[in-house]
Amino acid sequence: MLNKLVLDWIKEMECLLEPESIIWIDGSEAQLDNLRNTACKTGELGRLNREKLPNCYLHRTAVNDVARVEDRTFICTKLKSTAGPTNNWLDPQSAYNMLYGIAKGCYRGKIMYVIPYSMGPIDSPYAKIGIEITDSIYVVLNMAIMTRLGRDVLQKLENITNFVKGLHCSCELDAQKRYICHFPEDNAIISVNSGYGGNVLLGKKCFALRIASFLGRAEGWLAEHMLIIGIKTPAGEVKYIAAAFPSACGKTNLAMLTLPEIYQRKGYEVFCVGDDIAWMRKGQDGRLWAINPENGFFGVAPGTNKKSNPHALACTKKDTIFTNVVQNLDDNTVWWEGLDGKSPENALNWKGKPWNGKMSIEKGAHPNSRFTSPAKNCPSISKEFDSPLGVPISAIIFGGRRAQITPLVYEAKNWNHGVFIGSIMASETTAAAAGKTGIVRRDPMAMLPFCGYNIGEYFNHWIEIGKSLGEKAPKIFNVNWFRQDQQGNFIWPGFGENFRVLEWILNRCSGTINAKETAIGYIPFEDSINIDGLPLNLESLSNILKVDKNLWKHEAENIEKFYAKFSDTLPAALKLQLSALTSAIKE
Ligand code: OXD
Ligand code: MN
Repeated sequence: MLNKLVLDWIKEMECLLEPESIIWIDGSEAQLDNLRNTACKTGELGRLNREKLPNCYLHRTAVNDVARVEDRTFICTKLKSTAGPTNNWLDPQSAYNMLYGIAKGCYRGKIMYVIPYSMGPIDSPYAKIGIEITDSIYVVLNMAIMTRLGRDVLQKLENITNFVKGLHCSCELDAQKRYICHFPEDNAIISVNSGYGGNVLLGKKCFALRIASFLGRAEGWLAEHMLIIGIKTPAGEVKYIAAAFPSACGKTNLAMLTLPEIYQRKGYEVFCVGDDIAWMRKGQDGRLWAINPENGFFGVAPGTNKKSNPHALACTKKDTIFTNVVQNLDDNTVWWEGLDGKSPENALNWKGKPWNGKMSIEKGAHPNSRFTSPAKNCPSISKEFDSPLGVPISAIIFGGRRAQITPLVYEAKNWNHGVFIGSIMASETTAAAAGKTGIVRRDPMAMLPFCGYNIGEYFNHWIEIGKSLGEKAPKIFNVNWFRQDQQGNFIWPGFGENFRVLEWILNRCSGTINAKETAIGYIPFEDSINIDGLPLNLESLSNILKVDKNLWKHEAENIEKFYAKFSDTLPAALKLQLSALTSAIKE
């Protein structure tokens, strides 16, 4: 017998939306296949080459609806201060009135799909359940890849009362009336007038980060914008690392890292547990344990190729939904900028317009075009992927893209120092993006757009978690793969070679290697990073490990300005860290 709270809410939504009928998603292949066929008939999806890309489909969004919309994303809490200085805020009652006004009758003549889904393996004590109501088959089919859904979830719902209510209404895709609203005090999400993944796959950013971070604070755990990888050493031991990066820093590439041959020969292996989100909490053994709440990858297509990320490319070869990529009409396959091989000559661009890859100044695939692929497609998926208790984390890495200043890697002096390093995370804009290059954007823990409450309190929550973990807390590191020489060339080779830095990190975690103490933290001695076989000499390595006190003096002044935005919510422990840095770089 289904939970009365669920049934009451579905009834209420049915009265509001006035659909023609309701379909409950049971997760069966037969039902999903029916939906794929219907979507192919209406044009919502196009079926791709059955031999070359079995069970793969192409979808095009509206041209005004291609990315997350941070300026239209709101945290709706009774007090504005709960949302804090970095979130857009709306009063919950006014937000409900406005959104229900937009949603009234908007499913007329349509089917209302009800998706019961689990974030996390269904049998995990840490999994959380959501129900998404949508009028889009594209959403249903993406959720079927990105989450665990269907009958088993409904069964679990019989015994629990807390689930996250998610309402998605495509409406007219009117950008002026597009709202992505979160009601963390009610466990609810409402998304209207969008069809783009990040705004409408409500289990992902909306639930697994914004709502979950709020829940995590109340319940004593962390919902983070982090990948999780496992590294098997030649001795057969597997260590897990969680890592946060702002966009355009190679997060998915690190999540699916392919080892340089010398490490393969030594017997190392790398496994992917997750590429985007980690839910972490103290386990029974006192260590920090992490699960990936997702069940698939919603990856950026452009730039994915055999060199940058062969595993991600392998993920896309079957059971994948592509969004806003190029369609090659010769063989009904897909293409994007940066994929291996020539661009197709007889194709449709992401807008569905004829495109031959030559005369156009416009890109064929949208820069934010995506693939949605099941995690099990990944050749390096961890065997712990479905483990109900997750994996124990030995190290946390923060990263960013800095041409100067930040060394290749450094280690925090202790947990609070690590939280400070996470809180000042920054990346510089690249030449590829519009506007000036080299502008520093701070993105604490890569959570700026995803923290569902006051970010000052979020920092404090991190400090509290550290206190409760004590001696067993993971070590915290910062990496920067993007140091440049005078000519603007990257000094560090990146990609799979980043493993050389991970090796140092693991050695620091096991206490088998010494490091140099500096004003900003512990830095590797030059001979502690293996550069065998790299086109990089000791002098270049020493350059990218250097801490330039003058640059750091300037950096500390910038951090002070950034911190001023948080005024009285900034934890005293972080103010102390900043003054410690300021005095250390003066010495
Ligand atoms: C994502 C993002 O899509 O962080 O993962 O924007
Ligand atoms: Mn992300």
